[in-house]
Amino acid sequence: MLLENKVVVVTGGSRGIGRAIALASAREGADVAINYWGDNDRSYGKASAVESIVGEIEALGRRAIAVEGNVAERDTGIELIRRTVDAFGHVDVLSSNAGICPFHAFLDMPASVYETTVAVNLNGAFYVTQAAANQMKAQGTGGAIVATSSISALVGGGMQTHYTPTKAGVHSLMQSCAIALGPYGIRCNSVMPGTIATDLNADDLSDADKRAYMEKRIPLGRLGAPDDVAQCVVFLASDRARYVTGASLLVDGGLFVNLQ
Ligand code: RM4
Repeated sequence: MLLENKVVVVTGGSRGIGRAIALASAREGADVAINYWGDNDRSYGKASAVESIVGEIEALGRRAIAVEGNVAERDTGIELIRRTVDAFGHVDVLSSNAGICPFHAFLDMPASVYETTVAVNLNGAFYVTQAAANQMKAQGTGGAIVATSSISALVGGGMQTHYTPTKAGVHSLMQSCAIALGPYGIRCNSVMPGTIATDLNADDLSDADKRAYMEKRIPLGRLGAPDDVAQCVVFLASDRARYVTGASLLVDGGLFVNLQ
């Protein structure tokens, strides 16, 4: 078990990639604290998305708590870490995953769309990383932080002019935190998912031509699944990556390198 008895905190952990990270961590022996924001609807049958993921983790014999909060607000990260320590006694891994991507044209993009995307994706990553790192430093036993950046940190999107800079920022945040936190034995890395089929892009990929275009561009011939990313997060969080910090791992089926 790669994360035996570790405590893993996942932001945006009730859906998509975050949900897969939470489940994969539990399968590898971790207890999990899940941050979510507004996922109280009954989208997973009778249970809400949050109740569903907590139930799946507990069915694996691991413990789980769910803490609601908007990571864009600094206090959310502080409260999330406090509730995690109250429940499980310590924090070993942070998956800074929460993010939004409201596709929108550049020229008429309202300030609110831009500012909300920056607040959640970049400010949120900064605040929750800071809160987790302070707890890890106080514990004195190191830790691992894995941020969900994106292929979009490296390449652009015409409908993502607000979003791609935040993913580049998350990647850079991990590089600088690797330097700042290395002395405390805290490793900081990012994963860079390609086009992964989740709620985040369900509308965008409901366009058959867009979906076919993306699938054609991917050498492995399929869109990614959330667990394709989660397995890489588990690796970077685990002791198998004990000498890896300040790094980024593309998880994109070869999309980035495929010019022709
Ligand atoms: C990713 C990448 C994908 C898009 C998602 C929302 O960074 O741009 O193509 O579907 O974001």
